[in-house]
Amino acid sequence: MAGNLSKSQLDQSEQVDVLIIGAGFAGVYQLKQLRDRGFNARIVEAGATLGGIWYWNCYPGARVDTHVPMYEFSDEELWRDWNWTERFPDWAELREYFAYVDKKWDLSKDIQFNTHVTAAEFDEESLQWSVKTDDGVTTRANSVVFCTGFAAKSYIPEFDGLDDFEGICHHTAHWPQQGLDFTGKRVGIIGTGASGVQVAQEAGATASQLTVFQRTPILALAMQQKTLDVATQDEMKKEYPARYKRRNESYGGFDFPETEKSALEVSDEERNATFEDAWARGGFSFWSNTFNDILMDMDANQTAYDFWRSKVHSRVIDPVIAETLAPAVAPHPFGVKRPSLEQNYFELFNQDNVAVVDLKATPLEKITPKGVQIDGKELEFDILVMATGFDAVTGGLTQIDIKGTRGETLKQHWEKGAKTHLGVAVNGFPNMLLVYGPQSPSGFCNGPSCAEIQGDWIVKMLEDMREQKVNRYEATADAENSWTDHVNMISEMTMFPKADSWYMGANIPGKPRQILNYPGGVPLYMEQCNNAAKDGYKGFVLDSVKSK
Ligand code: NA7
Repeated sequence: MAGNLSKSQLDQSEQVDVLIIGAGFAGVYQLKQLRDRGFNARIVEAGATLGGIWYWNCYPGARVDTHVPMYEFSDEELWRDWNWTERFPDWAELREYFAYVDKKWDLSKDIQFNTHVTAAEFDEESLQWSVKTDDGVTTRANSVVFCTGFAAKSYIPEFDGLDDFEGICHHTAHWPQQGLDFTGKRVGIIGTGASGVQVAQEAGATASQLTVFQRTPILALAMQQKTLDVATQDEMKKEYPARYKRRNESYGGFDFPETEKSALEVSDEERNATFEDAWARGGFSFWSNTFNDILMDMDANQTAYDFWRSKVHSRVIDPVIAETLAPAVAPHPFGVKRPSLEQNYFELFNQDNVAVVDLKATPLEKITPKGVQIDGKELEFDILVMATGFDAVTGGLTQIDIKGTRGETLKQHWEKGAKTHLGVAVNGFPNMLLVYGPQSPSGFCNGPSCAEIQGDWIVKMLEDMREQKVNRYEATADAENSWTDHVNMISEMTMFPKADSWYMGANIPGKPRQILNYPGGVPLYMEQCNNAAKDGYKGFVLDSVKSK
């Protein structure tokens, strides 16, 4: 790629102040902010372009579940001249956005693409990290900031016979960059999370036969997609500053207003009207902008589930299929497993070429060379799509051989569960910071909001360390334990632990069950980060050591 660092350039200048891993929203924001403040900062990125998950997740239908203008940077220099074509943009348009940001912020000259970080080790002698990449280069950095996102490690279950499948098989996050045509093909999709729903909607339109293998029904919400023209966006832009301000003040980094009422204190008519209104607004409104106790109280939660279920049943003709997709007994409380947004997902199952297989009733026995065996019967496919998710939040970090001061790897340190101080730092791993890390808002927060809010805090910390001539900073074990207790305590007050979701690490066999995202919302999270900073970075040991 033109403009990016070549291997020989890095060889010559392999000392940096800050090495950033990953060029998604979090990484590029770090690069811009740190460079503006005079840091010598670089990014190493595994993909061939900017965009993080939007580089890897280029499967048909991949699009963001966040409405315009929430899923972009709040810098006016960027949004003033940028317009989207859809309210929920797809992966291709998101890539164009990143290319635009690259041009405006002149980023690529400090990014090495197509390069995986394989290992990182802290050296107490030099007080630097040695970061190894798969091109054989070692870069030394005073600080490393991991911006690897929550979905950097894909997950494929160990299906018996998978290697023997003779057709085409891809995980959604490793989709061929040149694309894949479903036209006239027999397509099987395993998984009904956000990715499964999106790819099913595309495959259903052109495949000769589409079979969706569902283990848990997805509580998918109406997207209410719209095309956007420039005039509309010019008008909308008058409100952008206020909307971006609101994004920093809300639980999940969106611009939704506060919800003030309980679902149980209003009449049935009022509750229904509120639900209908949120449904019509689309997107995550129905998830997070109806009543204040939907995620806290089982009875309130049931009202949302019942409304959702009636919407699905009104759209699916066959009552048996409708019951498979939206059963009378909720598979888990509404909203504590990530809902997906859909456009015509439920109508798909009215088509003759589309079927759903309930894997709870008829488990997947094995993959065969020709397809999938269920209940002793073989279903044949040309293409199998693994929409089976990610070893989320921690997996992208623990797959790298990150070694701290005790010779212990991060993977070993987190063997019984991830623990951090403020979701940004880890005991035994000095001079290492995480954006979207475990126990930070991460998967509970709109990505660009988190990249900026948490990102600003990290940039300020690095500035303060420089100003105070601190060259070694490390979270204490006590701080890590008390943050973990705090996060778990809040989690127990919510219903998140009631679902087997990636939020709880429960989608990966053997992964410790714990809440992986900070469940107290962005404002409470930031209050605590800011208090710690004001208190001289409480919970960190700061040293100005003469390096040996
Ligand atoms: P998700 O949301 O983790 O969905 C993965 C899907 O794969 C989900 O329906 C799983 O069923 C299913 N799955 C996982 N393992 C199996 C096995 N062994 N058998 C059958 N089905 C299985 O991943 P996505 O990629 O869709 O979305 C990830 C995030 O990206 C999403 O939350 C957004 O934030 C964007 P289960 O529900 O576990 O029963």
